[in-house]
Amino acid sequence: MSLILHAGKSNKNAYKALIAAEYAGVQVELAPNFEMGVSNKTPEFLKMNPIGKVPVLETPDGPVFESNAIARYVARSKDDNTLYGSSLIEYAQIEQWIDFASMEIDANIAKWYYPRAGYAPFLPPAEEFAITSLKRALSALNSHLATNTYLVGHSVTLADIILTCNLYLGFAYILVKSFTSEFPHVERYFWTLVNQPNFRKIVGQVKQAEAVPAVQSAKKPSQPKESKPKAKSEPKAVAKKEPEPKEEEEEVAPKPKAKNPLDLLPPSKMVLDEWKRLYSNTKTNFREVAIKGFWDMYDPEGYSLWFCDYKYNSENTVSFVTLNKVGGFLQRMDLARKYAFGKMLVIGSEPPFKVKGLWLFRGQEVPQFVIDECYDMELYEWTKVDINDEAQKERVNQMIEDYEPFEGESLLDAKCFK
Ligand SMILES: N[C@@H](CCC(=O)N[C@@H](CS)C(=O)NCC(=O)O)C(=O)O
Repeated sequence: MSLILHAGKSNKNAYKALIAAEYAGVQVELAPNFEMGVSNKTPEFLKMNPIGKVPVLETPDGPVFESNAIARYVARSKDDNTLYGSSLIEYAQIEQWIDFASMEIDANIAKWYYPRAGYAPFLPPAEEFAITSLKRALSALNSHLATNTYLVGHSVTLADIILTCNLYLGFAYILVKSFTSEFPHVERYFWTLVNQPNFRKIVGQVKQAEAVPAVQSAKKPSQPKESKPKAKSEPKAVAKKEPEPKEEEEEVAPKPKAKNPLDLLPPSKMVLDEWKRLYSNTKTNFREVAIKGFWDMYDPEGYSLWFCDYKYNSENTVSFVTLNKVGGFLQRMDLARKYAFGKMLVIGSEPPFKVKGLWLFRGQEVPQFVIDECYDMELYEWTKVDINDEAQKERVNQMIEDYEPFEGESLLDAKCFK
């Protein structure tokens, strides 16, 4: 069965179906040479969607428009997947969150963003109302996500896909860090999902907006184009010229990749991979072999050790949510694999669990690029280890070797980043 999606490559409404297709194992192809403002104005397109908006899905049984309906079609076209839940109540909850994502999140982000981008009249009281309504929705969502990794059940459903695509528009264009940090569970949820391989494949790397866009004067309604200009990716909504995400601009004029400043440090006698190998290969006599080996290799000029302590331990009331949070953190640290080794302990036999860790970083500071790229960093208090202090050194040893009881408590889990 071949399904053809008519949309440009960077349309967040089309992402919903494309991500659902990845999860469900369904083949969906983007219509070749689709050009926003041209392809969606042709008589053939208007036959598929009389309102002329994208996306549209062409199926063997006829066309479907409206991105949520398209995503539902894709999710349902394979029986053996869990995108649609597995009980009557789950089906209903998934629908509930899809409507919430569309009406409370997407609509309010659009009412805030589009007037600023020049696609609708800008009216300050209307903006204020949109922001208040969005905060109300995000605050409810934040509470739900404090004890749930996903919206419904214990795995990604269509509701997560649709909500994340809607949040994407906000995070990429208008929801700056100072706004989203009021909703830490929503942040954790968004960044975790958007970095899952099935999302990443479709959406690419997402960067959070750095500033709320200044108000643009209203743009004229777009006219269908006569001739094909140079390929430029499609706008995300309403009109034709929505600003493109940064990485797409970079695609047009790629800048040479700057060298990581950590690569410019004087060489170190410590070879990180050698330590990682020793850690992984030591199965017995850990203290005598691995820990001793660590200190023999350790180069305090080329590397530094850091303790981290989660700032919001009182929120760690559900074990699997806490474990997923730490797992997500380690996934996001992937960008630092060449320069870091870490141990993260989830401590306690009952909630609230404490999350503490030990990190070895190249250089003398917590690397700035990690702070910039990995939002989890600011959820922890960072303290440099003083290796001349024997008690601190012993704490390092215990963290590396998953020593129990750790500071008088049992470990729920110990995860290693290597
Ligand atoms: N509710 C529709 C919204 C579709 C929509 O607004 N599409 C925009 C692009 S993301 C569009 O086609 N704009 C062109 C126009 O308004 O003519 C859906 O979810 O599919």
